[in-house]
Amino acid sequence: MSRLLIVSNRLPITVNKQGKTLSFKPSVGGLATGLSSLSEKEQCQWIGWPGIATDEITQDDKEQITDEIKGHNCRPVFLSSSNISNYYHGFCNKTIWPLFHYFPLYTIYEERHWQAYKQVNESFCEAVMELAQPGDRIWIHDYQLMLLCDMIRRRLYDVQIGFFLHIPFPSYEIFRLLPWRNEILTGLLGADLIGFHTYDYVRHFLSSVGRIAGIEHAMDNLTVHNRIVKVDAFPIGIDYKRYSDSFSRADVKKHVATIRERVGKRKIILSVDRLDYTKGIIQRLEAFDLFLSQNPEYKENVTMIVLAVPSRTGVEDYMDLRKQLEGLVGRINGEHGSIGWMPVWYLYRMVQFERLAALYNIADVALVTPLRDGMNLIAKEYVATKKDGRGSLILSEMAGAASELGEAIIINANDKASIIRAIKEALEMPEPEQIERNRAMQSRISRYTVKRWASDFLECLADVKRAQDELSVQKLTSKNRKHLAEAFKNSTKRLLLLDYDGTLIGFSDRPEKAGPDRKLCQLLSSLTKNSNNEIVIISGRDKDTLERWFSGFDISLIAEHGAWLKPRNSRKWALIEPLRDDWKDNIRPVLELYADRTPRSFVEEKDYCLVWHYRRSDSALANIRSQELRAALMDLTANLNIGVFEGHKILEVKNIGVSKGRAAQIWLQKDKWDFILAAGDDYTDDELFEILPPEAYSIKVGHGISKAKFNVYTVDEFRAILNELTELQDDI
Ligand code: ADQ
Repeated sequence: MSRLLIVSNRLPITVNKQGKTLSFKPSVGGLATGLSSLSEKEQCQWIGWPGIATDEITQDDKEQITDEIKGHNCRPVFLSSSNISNYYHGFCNKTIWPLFHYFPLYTIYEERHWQAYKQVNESFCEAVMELAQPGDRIWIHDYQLMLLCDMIRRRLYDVQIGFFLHIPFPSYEIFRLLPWRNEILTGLLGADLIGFHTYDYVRHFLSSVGRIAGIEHAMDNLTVHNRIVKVDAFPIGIDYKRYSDSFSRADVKKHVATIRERVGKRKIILSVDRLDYTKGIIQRLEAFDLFLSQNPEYKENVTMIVLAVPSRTGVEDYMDLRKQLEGLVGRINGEHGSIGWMPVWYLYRMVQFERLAALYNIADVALVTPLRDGMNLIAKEYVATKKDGRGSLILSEMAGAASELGEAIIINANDKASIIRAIKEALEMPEPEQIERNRAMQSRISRYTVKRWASDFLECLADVKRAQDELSVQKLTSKNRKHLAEAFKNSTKRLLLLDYDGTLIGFSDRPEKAGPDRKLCQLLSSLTKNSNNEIVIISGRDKDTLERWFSGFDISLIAEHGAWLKPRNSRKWALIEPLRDDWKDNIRPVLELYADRTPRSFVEEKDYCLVWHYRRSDSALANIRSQELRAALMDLTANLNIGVFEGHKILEVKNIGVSKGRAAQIWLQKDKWDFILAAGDDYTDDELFEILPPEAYSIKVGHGISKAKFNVYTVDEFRAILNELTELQDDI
């Protein structure tokens, strides 16, 4: 098994310095636990920031930290306090965090922060480079390191890179607000596998990639610079056993008893979060306030425990939030409380596991109402802790966890009335119903634990590698290229059947202007000047266009995918067989209707073919329209001798029986060729590849499986091969 390098902003070990002494504390977050199970099985190294600024430590401290954490398979990336302020507090927490959680008004766009973000990602890249070797797997975590995948890929191609985003990926309309959206996407697309918590985030990401980077996906796979990049959902789980077993732990029982003694018989509503504006803590408390006003019978009978972990304490928005929260708690207690009953118990601190587990155990209701949350582990931890099945979970539909915890009482966190109703419903829910709902959720989250999440992600990364390898099997290697060149050199009767668009020339936004450029003209002249070569351009273009572009060359032409033929020594075009075109009058209006309804699409008319082009249209709309049009045309053409074919951003209606393969047969039978090369880029060329004799060379230009023997990935690569051949023929 290859080595695994895990890269995250923070290491699973945090360093502190008091006076002159350094102390090392393990981080107990879910990620550290989940991934520690992997490090037991595999050779695993963790790269990240140890949690202390370089300005606070000496050179000796740095060395001590590096040595000490090396024993735990960790490597430090040291950050200065200015980096921490501009990169972490700045770009990460004032730009990406609010924007990706749909708080554009909290988002600031500061060039200085962006520069620091790039620079820190570079520092992480350096640290990875010191460790990484070809063949390693590198798993990068979260929004602090979104540029890293591409940075590594540029320096070390032969590694597998996985990226997981722990926060939501916003919809395109939000993401496009980011001035550095292109750079962020390029950074992420350096990965082989990009994981999100939910399928909604996957969709949002794919739509941004399509609209901003112009890369379309097929079944959630993207093709980026010759690589398949897989995008998928992996909902993170928890260390289930740790929470479900907590029920019987003596230390947890002790805390439960203490809390029970203090709260008495009152029902307990629990609210636990990092103190963050995305978690909806204020809205939750306002709803509780209204709940008490509207349901006075609950006064003195219910206590809400609000546990908030200090978070990003240096950022103003977080300081303001704390003030606001504390003011609100004071007001609710002052307004509703009485001697002996405080409606809200507020704790602002991190607590040990046994205390947290005790709170989960004792709480009758967990009120988890984030305005946005990538996943939300509190909801899962609460449900896991309920070994006897009692307790109600109220969960915001805006948390990723809502897609797995459908048996919770699901609310809209902006709708206070729905939270108030949910609190009442939760407090009054009959026990059998609580148990039934919790059991269903428990069986789900006990299976998909954090360990399973991590191993699933890595298995998927291995699958992507296999798929990449399978595709590269067809890639024309330098060895095959040499064979091809030798076969060409040693032959005297050569047939070259060449598709045009996408093979000899790249796709353009203005196909009507895509005639051969100067270099292509030179290439074709060189090939045709050798009388041993027969060059056939075999295209879907109409005959007039081909005539206009190629009449000056000694080249044979096949137009309209094989409907029209013009051998090089002939002056006239001929039909391959008598064809009918009367069907066009019925079909044309349908295509025109779709062109009108789909901006920037148009209809092209050839003699025996109608084509609807949608390359320049909005891809999401055009994809839907093309499905609709296809279905409509299928009905209309059912009893005619014509077919509907899908190409690269086109839908084509043409006579059945006309194919590039059939037309090429005529040339194959013309002579005893001792070298045959066919090249093309889409499905119409497969019809050509499949009729070739076994010794022929066939090349698909682009990615994906085809009937060709080999793939080259770009037009330039294919032209380079042809250029190489012309040099060989000059030697003859
Ligand atoms: P967070 O925003 O930090 O994580 P969350 O998923 O709720 O949010 O995780 C919080 C963790 O902190 C939980 O494991 C919880 O037990 C712990 N915790 C909370 N309050 C605590 C307290 N007072 N004392 C001790 N521990 C406390 C980000 C994303 C989430 C995503 C996670 C994991 O924002 O949406 O679920 O990553 O991918």
